[in-house]
Amino acid sequence: MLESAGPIIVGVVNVTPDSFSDGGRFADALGAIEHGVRLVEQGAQIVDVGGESTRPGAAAVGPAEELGRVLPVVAGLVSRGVIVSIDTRHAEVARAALGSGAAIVNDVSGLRDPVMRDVLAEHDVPVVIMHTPVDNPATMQRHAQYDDVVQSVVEFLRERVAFAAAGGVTRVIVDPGIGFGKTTDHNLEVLRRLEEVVSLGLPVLVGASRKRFVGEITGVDAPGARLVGTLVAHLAALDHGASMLRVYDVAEHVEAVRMWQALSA
Ligand code: HH2
Repeated sequence: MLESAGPIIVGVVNVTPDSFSDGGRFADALGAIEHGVRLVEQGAQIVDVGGESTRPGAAAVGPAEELGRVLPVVAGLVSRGVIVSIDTRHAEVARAALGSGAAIVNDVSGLRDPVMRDVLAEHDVPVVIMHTPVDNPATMQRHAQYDDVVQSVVEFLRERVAFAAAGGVTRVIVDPGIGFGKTTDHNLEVLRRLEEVVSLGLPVLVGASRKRFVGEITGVDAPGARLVGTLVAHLAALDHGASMLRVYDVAEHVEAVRMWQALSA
């Protein structure tokens, strides 16, 4: 799955009422499953299913509610042959999703749940370890303070990767966490110096899709209208060594990546 010839496109399906860009659109399981299947038809290799919004200021969701949202969608997509990644900070949700056939865990907290590492080791699945300064979307923007944001991100990821390895978890993808406890300038700095994250020697995933800093730079207010800025940010990330992109607009990314690949050949 990670031996793809080109960048891997991860399509996003949020089964939440409040995600910043697609909240409420796929709150029913069948709609979410159909959408995930459509993303694969458009060229996504993986579909990332999430049941909790982690946008800045979002309210936390209990694991029981998160499970109720994501499990039917994970099971439905797996039964249709889709490779599913479960976007969760909670070991309990990860365990159940893996039990229902999810193949990857995407943990935006960077393995802060004390049980997450054991769950990953038990199931021997790849994990996305993402940087965020604190495991609390409600307050993370207050922690957007760094001497050198890229150095902080790299140090955090290096420590988390070592922590994972010490528990037998070695199939790791790292993610600098665009928009997580970072200002617009921080996000730009991370993208410009992504090579420093790449130098950890692991695949790097970037998720800039429709995020606030894209709107701030382009002057586009509505998240759903931020495709052009998103594409430019993602192609820049590929230029700097990213190998996976987490995206809403799969068809457009597939087209853009084809052009990028032709130019970089
Ligand atoms: N961003 C979001 C959620 N999960 N996972 C990874 N690995 N990298 C990211 O950048 C990332 C992520 C946040 O955005 P989204 O799912 O689009 O919205 P919300 O959190 O409001 O559901």
